[in-house]
Amino acid sequence: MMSKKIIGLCSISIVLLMACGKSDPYDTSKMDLKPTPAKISSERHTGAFAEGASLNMTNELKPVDNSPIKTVKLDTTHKIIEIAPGVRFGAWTFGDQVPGPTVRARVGDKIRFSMTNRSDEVLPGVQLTAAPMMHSMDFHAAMVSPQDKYRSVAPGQTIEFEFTVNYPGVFMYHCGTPMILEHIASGMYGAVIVEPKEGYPTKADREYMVIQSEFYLKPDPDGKKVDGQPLYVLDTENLKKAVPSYTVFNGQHNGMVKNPLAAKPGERVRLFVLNVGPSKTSSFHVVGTIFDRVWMEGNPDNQFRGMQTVLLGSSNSAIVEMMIPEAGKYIMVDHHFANASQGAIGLISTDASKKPSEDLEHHNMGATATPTDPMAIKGKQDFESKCLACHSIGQGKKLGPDLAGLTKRRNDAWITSWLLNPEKMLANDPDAKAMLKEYNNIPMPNQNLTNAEIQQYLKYFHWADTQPTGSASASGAH
Ligand code: HEC
Ligand SMILES: [Cu+2]
Repeated sequence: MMSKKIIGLCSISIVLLMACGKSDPYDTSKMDLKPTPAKISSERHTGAFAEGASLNMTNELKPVDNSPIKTVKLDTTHKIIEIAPGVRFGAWTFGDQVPGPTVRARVGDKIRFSMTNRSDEVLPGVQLTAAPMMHSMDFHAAMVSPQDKYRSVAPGQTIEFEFTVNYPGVFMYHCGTPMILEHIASGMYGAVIVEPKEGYPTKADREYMVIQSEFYLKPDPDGKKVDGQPLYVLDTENLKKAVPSYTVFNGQHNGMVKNPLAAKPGERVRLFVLNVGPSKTSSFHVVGTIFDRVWMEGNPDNQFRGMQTVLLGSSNSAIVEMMIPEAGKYIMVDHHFANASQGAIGLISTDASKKPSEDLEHHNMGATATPTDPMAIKGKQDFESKCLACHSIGQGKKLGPDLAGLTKRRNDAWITSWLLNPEKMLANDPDAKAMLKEYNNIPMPNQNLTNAEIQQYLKYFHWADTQPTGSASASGAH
């Protein structure tokens, strides 16, 4: 009788919702809306340009890290990226890659963010492109005063601030320094995934990040070249007219055609799709399947079922989940086909040989093949968190050399001495000196590794060199 009465009351009075136990999950009085003021200093970060256990450097997403405080370090750099084969572009970045790393957190977590504007650091080829300049960080996942937290900082300065993530979603982050349009179009964007406190209502076998963006390019007016290839710079005229030269997923023209996302028949794939624009709308579609669920803006409270396409304006996102029915290549496109023809295309393929995320969950790793020796596994994990910012294995050079074939060109004693004390090697060892010169006189920062850690790296490098070319690849680029 009592309960019947309460149900009756509930239906007639919204005021009594709380009494019926249906509290608003977005009750602002329970949110942390008083972050401490941002701090700006002239102390610079050194070493890797992106750091933090919650960061995902590739489009394969790791499960959310459990710490309630997510330390996120993303420095800004100016560097040359390759958008399509032979198309080198003078980009501006967060974390030295385009798009920037994906931050993954849970509602209620605190993001402890810091960023040094390192646009003044001389990276290979950078003198060719943009002079050092002001940059800033604007997190759509935050509820903070833009005038305090999103201030621009000068080259050499560091800004630090904290905020709590209150709403679940897939949120854009970007540089907010005027001309914002130019900073975004130059590559300064990425995503923050905020999971609901209790996780998602479904279980996915695979999770991937897909970021759509446009590039507006023209050949460098002075005809500059990088590695014999023409350098492209931002075409500010076409940018203002919203006439892109490339529209791409994860920073690469047709990138996920060459490197498809893996899934097996019968598996449920969860894509976190964000359109960063800056100026175009995405009509995201996957040929050959139907989105079982679409959570607009990445929030399961905003659910649609059985959708063919999801429409994303600039800075809109969605989580889309789909079943892969049978063996095949399922084509991700922007169904605005003019955009797809500019490179916004990729594949989910049942032929791509990658492990399901269950494995990733156990080992917390993002690359393709996996060693079996526990020391090599540890070495691989360390490599992915500490070294990927400057090195790849089999994906070409970054700030430092491609480490594929390392154990064939250097012996263990040399590698050990190098990792223990690169400064000493650079002072005394002729091979190290030659390498420094080749890498534009940027010395590798001492990584303060212990002997035990070095043994693990060695095990991993030896394992990687026994793998068929490409299958052990580790890369920070999306
Ligand atoms: C901030 C960038 C940076 C980070 C981080 C970094 N390195 Fe390097 N590394 C370099 C550069 C640059 C070189 C080339 C030599 C030079 O210029 O000092 C190099 C050289 C090397 C070499 C020699 C390569 C060869 O071909 O002989 C090895 C091995 C190496 N790094 C391993 C590592 C490992 C392992 C880590 C992670 C613990 C790491 N590096 C982190 C920048 C970096
Ligand atoms: Cu900027």
